Amino acid sequence: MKYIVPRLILLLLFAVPLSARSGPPVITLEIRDHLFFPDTIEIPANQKVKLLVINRDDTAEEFESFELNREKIIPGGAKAIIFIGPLAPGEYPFFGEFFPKTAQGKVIAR
Ligand SMILES: [Cu+2]
Repeated sequence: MKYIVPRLILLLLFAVPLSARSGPPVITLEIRDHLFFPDTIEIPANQKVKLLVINRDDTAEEFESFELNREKIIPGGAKAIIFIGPLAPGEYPFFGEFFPKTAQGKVIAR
C-alpha cells in the first residue's frame, strides 16, 4: 500500500501536462471508388502531421509514397494512421498502389 500512493501521485503529476499538450494536427483522407478525397492536402512545413486514412471501399488499398517514404495497407472498410513530416516546403505525391491509375494525390507543405 505504501508504494501505491506515491505512484498514484506521480501518475497524477504526469497526467495533467500530458493531456494539456496537443498532438500533431490530424488530417483526414478518404478513399472512395479508388480515389482519394481530398486529392490535395496542404500541411504546414516543418511540422509533424497525423494522416487519418479512411478506406470507404470494400477492397484494400495501399497508401504509397516514395517522396514521403511511406507505405501502408488499409483493408477495405478500415482506417489507418500515417505520420508524415516534418517536411521541407514542397510537393510530395502519393498514390494507391492497388489502383494507381485513379488513386493519386499529393501533399503540399508550405
Ligand atoms: Cu507498396
